[in-house]
Amino acid sequence: MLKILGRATSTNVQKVLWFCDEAGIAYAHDNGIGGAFGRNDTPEYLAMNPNGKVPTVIDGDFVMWESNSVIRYLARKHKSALYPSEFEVRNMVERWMDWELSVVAPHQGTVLVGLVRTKPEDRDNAKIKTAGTAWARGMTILDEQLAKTGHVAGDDFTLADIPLGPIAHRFFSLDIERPDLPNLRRWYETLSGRPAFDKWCVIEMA
Ligand SMILES: N[C@@H](CCC(=O)N[C@@H](CS)C(=O)NCC(=O)O)C(=O)O
Repeated sequence: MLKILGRATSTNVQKVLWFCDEAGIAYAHDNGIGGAFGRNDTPEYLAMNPNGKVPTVIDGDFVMWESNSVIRYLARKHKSALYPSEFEVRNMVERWMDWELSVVAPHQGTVLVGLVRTKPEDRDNAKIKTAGTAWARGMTILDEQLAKTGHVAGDDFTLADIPLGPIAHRFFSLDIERPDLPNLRRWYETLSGRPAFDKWCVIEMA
């Protein structure tokens, strides 16, 4: 059975858990790795994932890391309709997945660590504010896309929605300054009707 290693409070782990539930893929989940649990700096773990990050996912003898690559692999392997094969649609799916990791995830990470994992007296408020502004700029680009399409890569729910859903949850849940982004809000509320999204992503941030 597929093994998913990593604490479920990580958005990158949430993506894999959420996708597996959407696609009906069975898995065993070890939640006790990463963050306060540790165990991601052991020689055994680093031999699987030299980054010492979560998730690490094991399919038989094959070990994977990088959450978006993992869900693309699983989608292909299980022939999921959430990863459309038509060239242009697939490009749009992959573009938004790459965009999530390269453009918005670093800024939201800085804001989350600053506001949730750092005591008020130890916070670098200027750094948090700068990251929050850059994050909001990214979410504004997403809002503009969602003004045109029901979901991130078109009208249908696809793999492109999965990396961005947990980021949107944090965006609307953290105590930050947010521009009014009605299309983003409408899409986020649509995701909130999906049981696997609610189960894995609509959780307390840690
Ligand atoms: N690009 C990687 C990022 C992995 C990553 O940075 N994971 C974070 C959690 S979101 C992590 O492992 N942090 C250290 C920890 O949890 O101990 C991916 O998408 O899988």
